[in-house]
Amino acid sequence: MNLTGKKIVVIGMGKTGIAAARFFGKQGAKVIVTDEQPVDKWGAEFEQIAKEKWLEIGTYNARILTGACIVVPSPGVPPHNDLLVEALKKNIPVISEIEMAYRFLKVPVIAVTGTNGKTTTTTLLGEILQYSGKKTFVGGNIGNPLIEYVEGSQKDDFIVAEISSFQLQWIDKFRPFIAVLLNITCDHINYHGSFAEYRRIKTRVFANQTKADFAILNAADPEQKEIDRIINAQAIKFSSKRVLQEGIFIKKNNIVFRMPGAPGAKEEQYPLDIINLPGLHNVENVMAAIMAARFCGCSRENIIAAVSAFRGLPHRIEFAGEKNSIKFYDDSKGTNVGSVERALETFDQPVILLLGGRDKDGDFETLRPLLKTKTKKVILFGEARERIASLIGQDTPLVKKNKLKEAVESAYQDAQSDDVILLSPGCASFDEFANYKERGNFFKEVVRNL
Ligand code: UMA
Repeated sequence: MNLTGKKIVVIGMGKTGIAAARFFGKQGAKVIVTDEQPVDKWGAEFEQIAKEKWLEIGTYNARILTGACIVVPSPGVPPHNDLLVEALKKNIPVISEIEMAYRFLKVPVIAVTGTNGKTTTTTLLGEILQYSGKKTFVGGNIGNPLIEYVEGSQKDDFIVAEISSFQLQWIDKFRPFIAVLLNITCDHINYHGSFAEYRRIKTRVFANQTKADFAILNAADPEQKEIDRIINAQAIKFSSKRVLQEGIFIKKNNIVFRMPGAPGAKEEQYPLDIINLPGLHNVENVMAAIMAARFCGCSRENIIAAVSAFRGLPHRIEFAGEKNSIKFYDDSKGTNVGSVERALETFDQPVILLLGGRDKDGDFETLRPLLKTKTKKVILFGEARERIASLIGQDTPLVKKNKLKEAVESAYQDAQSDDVILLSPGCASFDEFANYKERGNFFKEVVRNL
């Protein structure tokens, strides 16, 4: 793709927008950047490109589109954004950063998407590949835009990319040689408009794959038949619930991988106790990573060693301390209802659940059965507390608090020995914090100070 002399408009000057603008500038494009926020609020790295000759700062309105060949929105810019709607009206191609990066990539990509478990699976797979002696870049939604990678020497054997639905919104040719779809539950409705649309966009990860590629899927997905219809790649499934003819599943104390092929094809076993992460959802993440790693040529022995060494990531059902035999867990990354369900399923003890933050139009009513069986109390906090209260019903006692700190203190007052206090908010953090990490760290600090 030749960008020399082309006028490219980049919307959003966060991590992605800045990296994309820098890359396009180096490729000889004329780059016009804009953001709904004033310049002093843009990412710190903007300083590095602010004085480049190829860069122009544009106003955040449709005039900026005059003469543009391509518009590249940051992932956080929703499809209903006025500038994007206007660009499409003018027939200007809107292309996502991962698509632009893909056009310049020389290294095979493994894409990991899904509502929950993306970061854990991406990180684990990266570690397995590296442990197996394969040079690997781990990036994408996890924090390092792929466009940054294509600026470098591209000497790796593989790229493992965490891919969000936002990034898949504007792809065209993006074709991972392995695509993993871990699960799809309700999330980001305020961005995509509906669950059906969110689902459609997620499955675009498979859209450009061919028979030479692999699609790794969750056999429990209720819309599996629908997905099967759109897949061209060799599809292989994982299941934490039932035995599969082909694919990976649990049998007694092992994960069994029945390789694709004729009946009686090769079978491999991986002991379940090599997994040091809580919950069945993490077994699924590990199963997906094992299959992807095998397709990349990693040995069973190296996979077992790398999985055994993996201790998980912060803010994902992370043990956050114990006081008077009450255990605290930080699941601040749990920003949708599906992740709250997964976190609750992990515990056998009575749970006091801290739920709330900024609402993403989550379908909290679906939590009702689990709240009834798993929680002894729900403490609602933050902006979303009233809406959640109206959706989860009265089966479990609930309390409403304004801020997270009051919620933690109230939970601790009510807790008894052997209870679990779980922060699994099911909401974004932005009403009180800069991001989920800040929220999780704050939670841990409050716990330390109790
Ligand atoms: N902006 C606009 N107009 C809008 C929306 C945003 O101008 O309509 C501007 C903001 O003012 C801001 C900039 O865009 O200056 C921010 O862009 P962004 O929200 O796309 O954020 P980036 O810093 O580019 O980070 C993005 C991902 N963020 C989102 O998808 C919201 C990061 O994922 C990702 O790590 C990074 O690219 C590198 O690939 C974060 C995330 O929350 C972790 N992802 C969501 C999730 O995991 O649920 C999808």
